Amino acid sequence: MIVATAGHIDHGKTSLVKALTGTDADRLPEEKARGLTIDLGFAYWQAGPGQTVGFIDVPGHERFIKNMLAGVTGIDAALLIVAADDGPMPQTREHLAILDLLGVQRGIIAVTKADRAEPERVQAVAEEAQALAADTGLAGASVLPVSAITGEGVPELRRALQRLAGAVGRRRAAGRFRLAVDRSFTLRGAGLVVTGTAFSGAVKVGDRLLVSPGGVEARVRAIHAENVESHAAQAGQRVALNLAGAGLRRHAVSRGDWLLAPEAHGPTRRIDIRLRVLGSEARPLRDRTPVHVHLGAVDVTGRVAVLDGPSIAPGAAGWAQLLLDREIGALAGDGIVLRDQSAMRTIAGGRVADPFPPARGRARPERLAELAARAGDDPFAGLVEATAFGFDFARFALAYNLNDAEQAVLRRRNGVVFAGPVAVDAGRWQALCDAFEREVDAWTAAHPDSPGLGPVALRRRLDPVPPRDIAEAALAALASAGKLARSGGFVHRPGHRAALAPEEEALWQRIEPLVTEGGLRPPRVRELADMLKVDHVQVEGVLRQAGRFGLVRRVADNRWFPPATLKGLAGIAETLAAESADGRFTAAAYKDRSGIGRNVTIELLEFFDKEGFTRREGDARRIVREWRE
Ligand SMILES: Nc1nc2c(ncn2[C@@H]2O[C@H](COP(=O)(O)OP(=O)(O)OP(=O)(O)O)[C@@H](O)[C@H]2O)c(=O)[nH]1
Ligand SMILES: [Mg+2]
Repeated sequence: MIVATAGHIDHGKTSLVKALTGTDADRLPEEKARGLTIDLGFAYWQAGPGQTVGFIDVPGHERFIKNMLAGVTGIDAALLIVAADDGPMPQTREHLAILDLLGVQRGIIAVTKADRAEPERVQAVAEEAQALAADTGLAGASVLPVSAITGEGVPELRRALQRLAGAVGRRRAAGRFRLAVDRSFTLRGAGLVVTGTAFSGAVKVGDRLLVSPGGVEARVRAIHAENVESHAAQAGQRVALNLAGAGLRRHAVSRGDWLLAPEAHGPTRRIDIRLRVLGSEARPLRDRTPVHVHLGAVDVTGRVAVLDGPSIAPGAAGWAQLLLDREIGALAGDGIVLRDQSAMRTIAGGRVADPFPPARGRARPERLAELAARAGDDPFAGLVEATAFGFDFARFALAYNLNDAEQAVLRRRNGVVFAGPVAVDAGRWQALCDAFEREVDAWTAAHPDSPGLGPVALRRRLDPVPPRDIAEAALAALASAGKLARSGGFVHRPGHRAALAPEEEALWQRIEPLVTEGGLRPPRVRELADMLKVDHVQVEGVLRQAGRFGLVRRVADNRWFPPATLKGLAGIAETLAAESADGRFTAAAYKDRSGIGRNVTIELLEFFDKEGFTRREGDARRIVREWRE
């Protein structure tokens, strides 16, 4: 169990941690000289066999709130400290509010310096503290009078901590490994050591990790879990990792970074969140308010976009999108606290609902419904229900930090189809597939001579229009089930080509050998008409029809080429370009090599330009990309 202290400056947090653990958590010379905590301190106490309590001692001074925030994210419980002589003071309230915004639900309230006050005073302060905690996550926490000087109340506090540790239990090592770095230093002989709180998953010696958001690779050489050398560590422990990695020398690892399993790396600059504004705020939190965003040890500036109204009133909650000035690592459920622009006041906070929001339509009603589903108890089921066309499952698994086994469990859920990248309600998936079949049939019935519908046009005929990913997945599924087919860029029923009118089909059967056997230079339309003794308008009509199926391509007004011939001609251009020193070739060179004559060469090369295969540069041409049919 990890417990952080909380409370106003000088109320006795560090002294109490020392009375409990024997460790002075104030390590810095400046802290010792000034008798106040500046940075986080760490100490451990063996509460029972296999039951270590890790203490994070935070500073009470309002100037060091940033360090306090770095300490209390990812903890299991809080030890709120109120001095009996002073009673609750500003940072008692602010720390309590921060713990509440971060969703800390367990804790103990210690009324310290009990030796300095009359019992009645101690009792009054205890009641005041209890009342303050009443509308926070610490409501109902036990309140104990203690003195770090006389030791009064310390045994009772130990027993309360043991009970709390029992209630918290060992955290499940769910998800992929994530550690929020709070310190990093170099040890002579060992090299780089980083310490922090393990948020999720497990780590063992030899694992490969990433420093996020930087993306630098590191290998775990040695581990200390709760201050004891160990082969592995897991969520809920204070962990020190000795790291090796070539990139680490250039990129310093520092407070605010994450060390994580490479699959859990997803830096982001936009975060959707359910924000609760503190009741103590004088004004509503308005759209576009500039703020400091704290996530664990990260402090980044940004703005709040309010999604469901013009502002969020003091004491109220609402949906917002945080627009950050730089990328950070954040996943669903991470606690965030907002402070004002000058970092003087805590104003709001909440848990991340979606670390990868869509770029557009962030405040649409469907999107807000989706956010509510994401923040619910079963986000997967909620999203299946809330999304008409499903959602990207890989993004979901990343956002919710699911390891392979956890993803496999979801993939076995009934009533959900995994199609391409999308997870979607099985009924809606079926309806989408049916709608595609219906639209193709309706189109063909109305336009029997048409080759079918392009996938984009087909998609747009549906109301509402499905997103591309799922539409592609549905068309692919329908194709592999033999229900629809695709040719020449058109979707149609398999065998629909037979819908060419019988006399057209008959004429095409006679045209096809002439154009394919015409070598690199198929006959012109009029030449075909002469050869077949058919009116050229009729030949033109059938070629156009065949063109829709991708059987021929019109290169010039009067000349159609089969795809195989075009491929051969493109190959000649590639060879010429490869042979020349500057990668370019001229029309004259092409004419000589291909033997298709001057006029057809000009037509063909202009066709290549139009297709984006070649680009004209003065007298010569260059290949721009591969030839695509
Ligand atoms: N008489 C008495 N003095 C105490 C007790 N606990 C702490 N003190 C004194 O109060 C002063 C502040 O104690 P700290 O433990 O440093 O207070 P803190 O809450 O850690 O202060 P910050 O870290 O700066 O917020 C010190 O001089 C302590 O000796 C107590 O139980 N009784
Ligand atoms: Mg202190």
